[in-house]
Amino acid sequence: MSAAEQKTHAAAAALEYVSSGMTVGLGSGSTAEVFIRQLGELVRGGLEIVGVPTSEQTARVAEESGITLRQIDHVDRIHVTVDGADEVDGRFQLVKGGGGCLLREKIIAHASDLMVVVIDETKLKGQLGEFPLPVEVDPFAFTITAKKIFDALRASGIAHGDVKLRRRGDGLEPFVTDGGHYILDCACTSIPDAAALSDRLLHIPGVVEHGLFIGLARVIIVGEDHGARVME
Ligand code: ABF
Repeated sequence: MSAAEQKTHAAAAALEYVSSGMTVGLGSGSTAEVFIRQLGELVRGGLEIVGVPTSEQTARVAEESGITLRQIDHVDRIHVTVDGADEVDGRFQLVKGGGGCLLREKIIAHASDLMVVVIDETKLKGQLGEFPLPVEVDPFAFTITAKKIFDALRASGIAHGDVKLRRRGDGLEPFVTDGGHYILDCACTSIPDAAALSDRLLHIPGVVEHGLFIGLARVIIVGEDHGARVME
Protein backbone atom coordinates (compact mmCIF):
# COMPACT_ATOMS: atom_id res chain seq x y z
CA MET A 1 0.00 0.00 0.00
CA SER A 2 1.19 3.52 -0.65
CA ALA A 3 2.33 6.29 1.67
CA ALA A 4 -0.66 8.28 0.35
CA GLU A 5 -3.09 5.74 1.79
CA GLN A 6 -1.20 5.67 5.09
CA LYS A 7 -1.48 9.47 5.26
CA THR A 8 -5.24 9.18 4.69
CA HIS A 9 -5.53 6.72 7.59
CA ALA A 10 -3.45 8.93 9.91
CA ALA A 11 -5.48 12.01 9.01
CA ALA A 12 -8.78 10.21 9.60
CA ALA A 13 -7.64 9.11 13.07
CA ALA A 14 -6.67 12.71 13.92
CA LEU A 15 -10.27 13.84 13.38
CA GLU A 16 -11.08 12.12 16.69
CA TYR A 17 -9.25 14.94 18.47
CA VAL A 18 -11.54 17.63 17.03
CA SER A 19 -15.00 18.56 18.21
CA SER A 20 -17.44 21.43 17.73
CA GLY A 21 -16.46 24.67 19.38
CA MET A 22 -12.73 24.12 18.97
CA THR A 23 -10.12 26.33 17.39
CA VAL A 24 -7.86 24.05 15.37
CA GLY A 25 -4.28 24.77 14.26
CA LEU A 26 -3.91 23.59 10.68
CA GLY A 27 -0.49 22.23 9.76
CA SER A 28 1.25 22.30 6.40
CA GLY A 29 2.48 19.65 4.00
CA SER A 30 0.73 16.83 2.19
CA THR A 31 -0.41 14.84 5.26
CA ALA A 32 -1.82 17.93 6.95
CA GLU A 33 -3.55 18.77 3.69
CA VAL A 34 -5.32 15.40 3.67
CA PHE A 35 -6.44 16.12 7.26
CA ILE A 36 -7.72 19.59 6.30
CA ARG A 37 -9.74 18.23 3.38
CA GLN A 38 -11.28 15.54 5.63
CA LEU A 39 -12.01 18.19 8.26
CA GLY A 40 -13.70 20.27 5.57
CA GLU A 41 -16.08 17.39 4.89
CA LEU A 42 -17.06 17.31 8.57
CA VAL A 43 -17.54 21.08 8.53
CA ARG A 44 -19.89 20.72 5.59
CA GLY A 45 -21.73 18.14 7.69
CA GLY A 46 -22.22 20.60 10.57
CA LEU A 47 -19.00 20.52 12.65
CA GLU A 48 -18.36 24.04 13.95
CA ILE A 49 -14.70 24.87 14.23
CA VAL A 50 -12.37 27.72 13.42
CA GLY A 51 -8.99 27.05 11.81
CA VAL A 52 -5.66 28.79 12.33
CA PRO A 53 -3.39 28.19 9.31
CA THR A 54 0.36 27.60 9.61
CA SER A 55 1.09 28.76 6.05
CA GLU A 56 -0.35 30.65 3.10
CA GLN A 57 -0.69 27.35 1.22
CA THR A 58 -2.64 25.82 4.11
CA ALA A 59 -4.89 28.89 4.25
CA ARG A 60 -5.73 28.32 0.56
CA VAL A 61 -6.51 24.62 1.10
CA ALA A 62 -8.63 25.39 4.19
CA GLU A 63 -10.60 28.07 2.33
CA GLU A 64 -11.25 25.67 -0.55
CA SER A 65 -12.48 23.16 2.04
CA GLY A 66 -14.95 25.62 3.51
CA ILE A 67 -13.18 26.04 6.86
CA THR A 68 -13.54 29.41 8.59
CA LEU A 69 -10.10 30.85 9.31
CA ARG A 70 -8.73 33.22 11.91
CA GLN A 71 -5.25 34.63 12.20
CA ILE A 72 -3.47 33.56 15.37
CA ASP A 73 -3.59 37.05 16.86
CA HIS A 74 -7.37 36.95 16.72
CA VAL A 75 -7.96 33.80 18.77
CA ASP A 76 -7.82 33.36 22.55
CA ARG A 77 -6.87 29.73 22.49
CA ILE A 78 -5.96 26.91 20.10
CA HIS A 79 -7.39 23.65 21.42
CA VAL A 80 -5.52 21.31 19.12
CA THR A 81 -3.08 21.56 16.22
CA VAL A 82 -2.72 18.75 13.69
CA ASP A 83 0.46 18.85 11.63
CA GLY A 84 2.81 16.59 9.70
CA ALA A 85 6.53 16.00 10.23
CA ASP A 86 9.58 14.92 8.29
CA GLU A 87 10.90 12.66 11.06
CA VAL A 88 9.68 11.49 14.46
CA ASP A 89 11.71 9.57 17.04
CA GLY A 90 10.61 7.40 19.96
CA ARG A 91 10.71 10.38 22.34
CA PHE A 92 8.20 12.30 20.18
CA GLN A 93 10.94 14.66 19.02
CA LEU A 94 10.40 15.89 15.48
CA VAL A 95 12.23 17.28 12.51
CA LYS A 96 9.97 19.64 10.58
CA GLY A 97 10.41 22.28 7.93
CA GLY A 98 10.90 20.24 4.78
CA GLY A 99 7.99 22.21 3.38
CA GLY A 100 9.48 25.50 4.56
CA CYS A 101 6.85 26.53 7.14
CA LEU A 102 8.63 25.66 10.36
CA LEU A 103 8.54 29.04 12.14
CA ARG A 104 4.78 29.49 11.88
CA GLU A 105 4.25 25.79 12.58
CA LYS A 106 6.30 26.05 15.76
CA ILE A 107 4.59 29.23 16.95
CA ILE A 108 1.18 27.65 16.48
CA ALA A 109 2.16 24.27 17.99
CA HIS A 110 3.64 26.06 21.02
CA ALA A 111 0.46 28.10 21.47
CA SER A 112 -1.79 25.02 21.31
CA ASP A 113 -3.19 22.97 24.15
CA LEU A 114 -2.34 19.81 22.21
CA MET A 115 -0.18 19.00 19.18
CA VAL A 116 -1.14 15.92 17.19
CA VAL A 117 1.32 14.77 14.53
CA VAL A 118 0.18 12.78 11.52
CA ILE A 119 2.73 10.75 9.57
CA ASP A 120 3.15 7.71 7.39
CA GLU A 121 5.37 4.87 8.59
CA THR A 122 8.46 6.06 6.71
CA LYS A 123 8.78 9.07 9.05
CA LEU A 124 9.37 7.02 12.22
CA LYS A 125 13.09 6.89 13.05
CA GLY A 126 15.27 5.42 15.77
CA GLN A 127 17.27 8.65 15.75
CA LEU A 128 16.62 11.99 14.07
CA GLY A 129 18.94 13.38 11.44
CA GLU A 130 18.61 11.37 8.27
CA PHE A 131 16.34 14.10 6.88
CA PRO A 132 18.37 17.32 6.50
CA LEU A 133 17.54 19.67 9.37
CA PRO A 134 15.94 22.92 8.11
CA VAL A 135 17.02 26.11 9.88
CA GLU A 136 15.14 29.33 9.14
CA VAL A 137 17.48 32.34 9.06
CA ASP A 138 17.39 36.04 8.44
CA PRO A 139 18.62 36.79 4.89
CA PHE A 140 20.97 39.44 6.36
CA ALA A 141 24.47 37.94 6.64
CA PHE A 142 23.16 34.44 6.01
CA THR A 143 26.62 33.23 4.95
CA ILE A 144 27.98 34.17 8.40
CA THR A 145 24.98 32.47 10.02
CA ALA A 146 25.66 29.37 7.89
CA LYS A 147 29.25 29.19 9.19
CA LYS A 148 28.04 29.53 12.78
CA ILE A 149 25.50 26.76 12.18
CA PHE A 150 28.25 24.57 10.75
CA ASP A 151 30.27 25.15 13.94
CA ALA A 152 27.21 24.33 16.08
CA LEU A 153 26.76 21.05 14.22
CA ARG A 154 30.41 20.13 14.79
CA ALA A 155 30.14 21.03 18.48
CA SER A 156 27.09 18.76 18.67
CA GLY A 157 29.04 15.76 17.38
CA ILE A 158 27.78 16.02 13.80
CA ALA A 159 30.97 15.69 11.83
CA HIS A 160 29.65 15.88 8.29
CA GLY A 161 27.09 18.63 8.75
CA ASP A 162 26.85 20.22 5.35
CA VAL A 163 24.85 23.50 5.35
CA LYS A 164 23.09 24.45 2.11
CA LEU A 165 20.90 27.39 1.16
CA ARG A 166 17.53 26.10 -0.02
CA ARG A 167 16.61 27.34 -3.49
CA ARG A 168 13.31 27.62 -5.29
CA GLY A 169 12.26 25.01 -7.84
CA ASP A 170 14.07 26.88 -10.63
CA GLY A 171 17.32 26.50 -8.66
CA LEU A 172 18.23 30.12 -9.25
CA GLU A 173 16.67 32.18 -6.48
CA PRO A 174 16.72 31.38 -2.76
CA PHE A 175 13.53 29.86 -1.36
CA VAL A 176 11.81 32.51 0.79
CA THR A 177 9.47 31.53 3.64
CA ASP A 178 6.07 33.10 4.29
CA GLY A 179 7.85 35.24 6.88
CA GLY A 180 10.48 36.48 4.39
CA HIS A 181 13.36 34.32 5.67
CA TYR A 182 15.79 31.90 4.05
CA ILE A 183 16.13 28.21 4.91
CA LEU A 184 19.48 26.51 5.42
CA ASP A 185 19.23 22.72 5.11
CA CYS A 186 21.76 20.93 7.29
CA ALA A 187 22.71 17.40 6.28
CA CYS A 188 23.35 15.77 9.66
CA THR A 189 23.13 12.00 9.03
CA SER A 190 22.26 11.62 12.72
CA ILE A 191 21.53 13.98 15.60
CA PRO A 192 22.75 12.34 18.82
CA ASP A 193 21.42 15.05 21.17
CA ALA A 194 18.60 17.11 19.69
CA ALA A 195 18.16 19.30 22.79
CA ALA A 196 21.84 20.29 22.86
CA LEU A 197 21.82 21.11 19.14
CA SER A 198 18.62 23.13 19.59
CA ASP A 199 20.26 25.26 22.29
CA ARG A 200 23.35 25.88 20.21
CA LEU A 201 21.35 26.90 17.15
CA LEU A 202 19.13 29.27 19.10
CA HIS A 203 22.21 31.10 20.39
CA ILE A 204 23.19 32.15 16.86
CA PRO A 205 21.80 35.66 16.22
CA GLY A 206 20.82 35.10 12.56
CA VAL A 207 18.84 31.95 13.35
CA VAL A 208 15.12 32.72 13.45
CA GLU A 209 14.04 29.15 14.30
CA HIS A 210 15.03 25.58 13.58
CA GLY A 211 13.12 22.46 12.62
CA LEU A 212 13.71 20.46 15.81
CA PHE A 213 10.40 20.29 17.70
CA ILE A 214 11.18 19.06 21.20
CA GLY A 215 8.56 18.57 23.91
CA LEU A 216 5.73 19.83 21.70
CA ALA A 217 4.04 16.75 20.22
CA ARG A 218 1.90 14.80 22.67
CA VAL A 219 0.18 12.48 20.18
CA ILE A 220 1.77 10.79 17.18
CA ILE A 221 -0.54 9.08 14.70
CA VAL A 222 1.21 6.71 12.33
CA GLY A 223 -0.75 5.77 9.25
CA GLU A 224 -0.41 2.10 8.42
CA ASP A 225 -1.69 0.00 5.55
CA HIS A 226 -4.90 -1.05 7.30
CA GLY A 227 -5.49 1.76 9.79
CA ALA A 228 -3.57 4.01 12.12
CA ARG A 229 -1.51 3.52 15.27
CA VAL A 230 -2.02 6.21 17.89
CA MET A 231 0.88 6.82 20.28
CA GLU A 232 0.19 9.05 23.30
C1 ABF B 1 5.12 20.23 7.29
O1 ABF B 1 5.11 19.44 6.16
C2 ABF B 1 6.45 20.13 7.77
O2 ABF B 1 7.01 20.84 8.73
C3 ABF B 1 7.07 18.96 7.23
O3 ABF B 1 8.22 19.48 6.69
C4 ABF B 1 6.18 18.56 6.16
C5 ABF B 1 5.71 17.17 6.13
O4 ABF B 1 5.09 17.05 4.90
P1 ABF B 1 4.46 15.78 4.33
O5 ABF B 1 3.29 15.46 5.18
O6 ABF B 1 4.11 16.20 2.95
O7 ABF B 1 5.52 14.73 4.34
O8 ABF B 1 4.22 19.81 8.24
